[in-house]
Amino acid sequence: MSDCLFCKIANGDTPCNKVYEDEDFLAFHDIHPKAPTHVLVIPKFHLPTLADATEQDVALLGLMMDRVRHIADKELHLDAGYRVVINVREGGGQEVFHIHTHILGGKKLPF
Ligand code: IU
Repeated sequence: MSDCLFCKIANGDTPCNKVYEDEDFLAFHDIHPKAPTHVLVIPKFHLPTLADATEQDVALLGLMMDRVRHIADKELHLDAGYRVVINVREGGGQEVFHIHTHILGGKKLPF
């Protein structure tokens, strides 16, 4: 989508502090980190929210979790553990309407 910020980041039109990239996913540091390590994992495919996903998106969602695991382990070295968050729509605190997974870590996180 041409007016979607994360699509622009995914296609390289808008810069980011990149952590990982492959054919289908990109990960970059959040500009307003809420933990010592705060990385966003986005699919290059535009899906606005988890609530918009259909059965056709099941593989994409599974792959995104696999990339989250890989990035947390191999790129971020969050061996002590980390938190994975997906905010869904305004009520869930979502601000950017291109599905993304937050990886938060680097300290013991409070509940
Ligand atoms: P949310 O789940 O939609 O609330 O998360 C959006 C995140 O995107 C939020 O943590 C912002 O700090 C972050 N972000 C960013 O990293 N770069 C940007 O240009 C913008 C938001 I706008």
